[in-house]
Amino acid sequence: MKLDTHIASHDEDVKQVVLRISEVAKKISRGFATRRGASNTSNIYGEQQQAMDVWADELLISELRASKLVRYLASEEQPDVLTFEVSVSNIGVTIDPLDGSSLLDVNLAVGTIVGIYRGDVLSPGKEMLGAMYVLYGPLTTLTYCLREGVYEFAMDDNGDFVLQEENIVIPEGKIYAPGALRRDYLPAHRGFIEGLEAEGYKLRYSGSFVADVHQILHKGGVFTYPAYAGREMGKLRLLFEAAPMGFIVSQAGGAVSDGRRDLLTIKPEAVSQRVPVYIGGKREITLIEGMHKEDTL
Ligand code: FDP
Repeated sequence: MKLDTHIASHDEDVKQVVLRISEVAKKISRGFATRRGASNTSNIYGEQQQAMDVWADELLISELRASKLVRYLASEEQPDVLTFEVSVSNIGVTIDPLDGSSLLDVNLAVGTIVGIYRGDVLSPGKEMLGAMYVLYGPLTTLTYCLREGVYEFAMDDNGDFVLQEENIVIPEGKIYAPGALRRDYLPAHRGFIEGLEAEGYKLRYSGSFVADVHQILHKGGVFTYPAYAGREMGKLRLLFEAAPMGFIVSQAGGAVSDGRRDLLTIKPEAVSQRVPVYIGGKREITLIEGMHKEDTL
C-alpha cells in the first residue's frame, strides 16, 4: 500500500503536511551525489554546515511555504521560527533537515526529522499531532506516527513510499548506543552504562541520532546522549531531535526521558534548547530515572 492511501483517514491538513514532506524527502534522497562536501557556513550552534544541510533546509522551507499547509516552521538550521502568513492552516512544524550530516563524507545513514504541532511549536512534545522521519540509508524509508500506530514505508524503484511495517512495537533487546565521552560521564549515568554492560548489552553507535534511534526502535535497547561534565544540558536539541523521535518511540511502546522525567512533558523555552536524552525500551528508561532518583537521595 502506498503512503497516500495508507494515510487517507487522517485529518486533511496533517495528512497533506506528511505527504508534502514525503515529496521533498524524495528530492533530498536524489540530491546527495551532486552536493558533496562542506559549505562555508555555520549554523546557530557554531557547527560547520554541509552543502546538503543548506540545500535540504532551503528546499524544505521553500516547498512548505509554497504549499500554504504550514503556518510556523522551526528549522535546526535557522535562528528563529519562520511564520508563513499565506498559510491556510494553523500547523507548526519543527524540522531537522539532515540529522547526522557530519557522516555524509563517509556515506553513513542520515535523516530528516519532523515534529508536527497544532500552532505554537514551543509546546511540550506530548502535544504533538504527529512526527515522522526519513532515513536515507541503503533504502530510503519513511516512518510516521499520527498518534495511532507507528508505520514504516520504503521508497521503491518508482519513487513511491510503499508500506513495509505496520504498528511497530519496540522489542526487548540488548543494544546500547551511548553518545559523549566516557571520561566525562556523571555518576548516575556511569552506573547506568556499567549496569547495561554487565548485563551483556552490545554497543552499536554510528553517530547519526536518527539512524541510531531507528535501530533501537527495531531491535530494542537504549540510545543515550547524556548530560556530561562541561555540558550539563547534553548535546541534542529538544525540539528538532529528541521530542519527535521520542514521540515515535513512545507511541511504539517505548519511552523517552531526560534521565529524570518524561521528556515529552518538557515545555521548551527556546527553539535551540538542548536536553540530555535517553530513548528506548521502558525497562531501560525506568532504570536510568531510578538511578538519578537514588543519586539525589
Ligand atoms: P551531527 O552533528 O552529525 O548532525 O546532533 C547532531 C548529531 O550529529 C546527532 O545526529 C548525533 O547523534 C550526534 O550529533 C553525534 O555526536 P558525537 O559526534 O558527539 O557522537
